[in-house]
Amino acid sequence: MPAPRTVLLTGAAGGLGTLMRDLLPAYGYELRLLDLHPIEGEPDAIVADLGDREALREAVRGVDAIIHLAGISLEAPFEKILRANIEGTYNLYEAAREEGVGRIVFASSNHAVGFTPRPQGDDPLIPIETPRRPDTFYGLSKSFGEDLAQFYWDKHGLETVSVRIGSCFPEPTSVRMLSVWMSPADGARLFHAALTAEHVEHTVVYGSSANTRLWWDLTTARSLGYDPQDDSEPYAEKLIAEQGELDPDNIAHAYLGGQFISDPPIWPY
Ligand code: NAI
Ligand code: 15L
Repeated sequence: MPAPRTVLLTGAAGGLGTLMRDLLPAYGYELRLLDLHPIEGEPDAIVADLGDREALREAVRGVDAIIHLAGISLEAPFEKILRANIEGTYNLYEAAREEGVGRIVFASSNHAVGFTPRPQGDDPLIPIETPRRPDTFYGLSKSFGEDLAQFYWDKHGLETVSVRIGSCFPEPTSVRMLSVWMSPADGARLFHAALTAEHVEHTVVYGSSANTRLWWDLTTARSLGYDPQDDSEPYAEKLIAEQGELDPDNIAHAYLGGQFISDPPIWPY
């Protein structure tokens, strides 16, 4: 596969999209942007809903690859998740298939496996093959997205790297995030690896930095060429002083998904 150059970035107006708009051009990508909302200073960005199949087909035409970030990024009523995340992701895959796009990097989430007990003490890191245990309708939509990606590889030869992102923000802001944080710079490194690795078929990886307090195994991400450079540890002392250590008797601290496992999820967390 020749290295992709033109990449459609969906969800480009969002938090992660904004970070990646800044960081990915340094890797040589020419980004085509798409979002439900206009982006200030980006008059060429495509303003479209993932429900608009015609617009999606036009948006994917001629790109080498897609980074699919668009969608609802927290828990929401099922009907909304169904439209944006489930039908929307299907619509994007159909458009990619119809237009012959060879690869998608799909923003999955740790919430596809959110009901997995978090490792404690000397427990082994959670492997990528752990059974999916979504913690929300949101997590369920990411689990669907991973299955959809496998299906489009098996049936149509469309490759995907599904990245179960932990928390990609400029800094970790909770004790939980010390384990699941992915620095924006490592996020760009991982997306670049996912775009350029050979023969990925459908590969699922965890997306985080090389955190000292990591909960999951980054071996599959590293096998794509990802070499994380950051660690949340410098933030640990301050966050633990403010918030205390995670309490295994607190149900929201006992699982990977954190507060997402409570019903309803507690925001902010
Ligand atoms: P965000 O909520 O800031 O951005 C999502 C973007 O998608 C928004 O700009 C929104 O306008 C757009 N969007 C929503 N529905 C749409 C639709 N129907 N059609 C077109 N655009 C639509 O979320 P964030 O944090 O930037 O996350 C990006 C992606 O990464 C999401 O899919 C999220 O689930 C996933 N993710 C993010 C994590 C993080 O730490 N930021 C962690 C795990 C997964
Ligand atoms: C996600 O999937 C969300 O999109 C993001 O906003 C964070 O909440 C992240 O998970 C997390 O688990 O911290």
